Amino acid sequence: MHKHGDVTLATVDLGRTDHESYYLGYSNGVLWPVFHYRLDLADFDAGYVDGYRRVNRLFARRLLPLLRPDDIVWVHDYHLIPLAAELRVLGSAHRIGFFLHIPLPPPLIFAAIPEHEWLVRALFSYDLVGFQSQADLAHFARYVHNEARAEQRRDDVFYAFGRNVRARAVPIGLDVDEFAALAAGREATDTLATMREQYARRQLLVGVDRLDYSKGLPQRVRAFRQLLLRYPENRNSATLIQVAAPSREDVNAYADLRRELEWLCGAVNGDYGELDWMPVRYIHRTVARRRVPGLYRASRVALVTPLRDGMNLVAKEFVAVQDPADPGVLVLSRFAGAAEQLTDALLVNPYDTQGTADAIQRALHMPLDERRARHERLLQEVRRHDVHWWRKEFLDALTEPAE
Ligand code: GDG
Repeated sequence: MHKHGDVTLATVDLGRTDHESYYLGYSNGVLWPVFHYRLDLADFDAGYVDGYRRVNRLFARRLLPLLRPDDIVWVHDYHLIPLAAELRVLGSAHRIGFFLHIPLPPPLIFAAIPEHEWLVRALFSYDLVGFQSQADLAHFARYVHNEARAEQRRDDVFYAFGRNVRARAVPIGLDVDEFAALAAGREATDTLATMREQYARRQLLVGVDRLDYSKGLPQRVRAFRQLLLRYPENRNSATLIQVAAPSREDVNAYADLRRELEWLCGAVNGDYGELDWMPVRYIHRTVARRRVPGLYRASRVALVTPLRDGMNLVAKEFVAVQDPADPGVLVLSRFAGAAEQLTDALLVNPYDTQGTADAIQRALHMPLDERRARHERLLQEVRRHDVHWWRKEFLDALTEPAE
């Protein structure tokens, strides 16, 4: 047990085999790709599911003795889908909620997972299941209707496998005040000052992502290259700073992505770079969190163009720290959950290279009054549905008396 202020953490060590089958194998080699619509990257045959089951059972056994009878349990994300089912087997009658941070794909994609029915049955051991977007919720409703003959008992209550579950879209938000405070801190303001000085004659574009194939990084660099080709007035000016934080390097698909991205950035710099200007600054490292707001604020445009994303908090962070008098422009993929809320961003289809390049061009040259108007509405939305709203909305629904 470790104490962090008001929070007590209980941790469980995993052996190498469990880490491989539970974490790298089933969670990140099967569930992550399929939930992001990438059947081509999923490794179904390796029998990883046994490890996934075993570890969830272990977590349930370790957790149950720590719970008081009136505790509320809130389980997070795809690594833990069967946790409530395992707790119920051990006799838990707690209120248990589940929040899925990543997308839920349409039924016919989901059904490619050999254990799809088992996974959805496991969701019915929760009292409440929360999704990031209305699109994800609609996929859930369609799946349980088609595959499990679920009955919809109320607007948000589904009955199947002998149990009721409530399902809702509760999009995650940002701790806006905490992030604004970071932006006002020394490291962020220093970063802002340095960037302004270094790039005084340039226009900065920023991307901040884990190096993950769901984030659309090669597509983004191709769109940026297309911008330089098609709109030459941006040469010697527009500079893309792409932070790609290392992530899951033990999973094969990630090493391939890294090579592709390095090659692409090198090619764009080789083709368009000048003695005193490099179009792409690619940083394959984690940047300190306290510096990130300064980087956002120094940038005229943020490129948040995932091929698929549960929500994407970078989009909200960028909006939160802009100067309202002279704000930057958000270019956002329509395939991020955030696009349902941030409709005043420039929404793009990241698979459409030319269309994305056109949107970047529009963002770089957007007049001040339009930038202000869009930013004002975006900031309102980011503030209204912040992380405190999210927590309250979920927990209120979870603790509402059952019918
Ligand atoms: C999952 C879902 C959903 C990134 N690089 C650095 C860095 N970051 C920070 C960002 C942001 C966070 O990491 C990334 O959050 P996202 O929401 O963009 O994406 P995932 O990590 O894929 O998270 C996603 C999220 O869960 C929450 O529900 O939105 O859809 O996939 O805060 O700023 N931070 C630092 N250095 C970096 O290099 N310090």
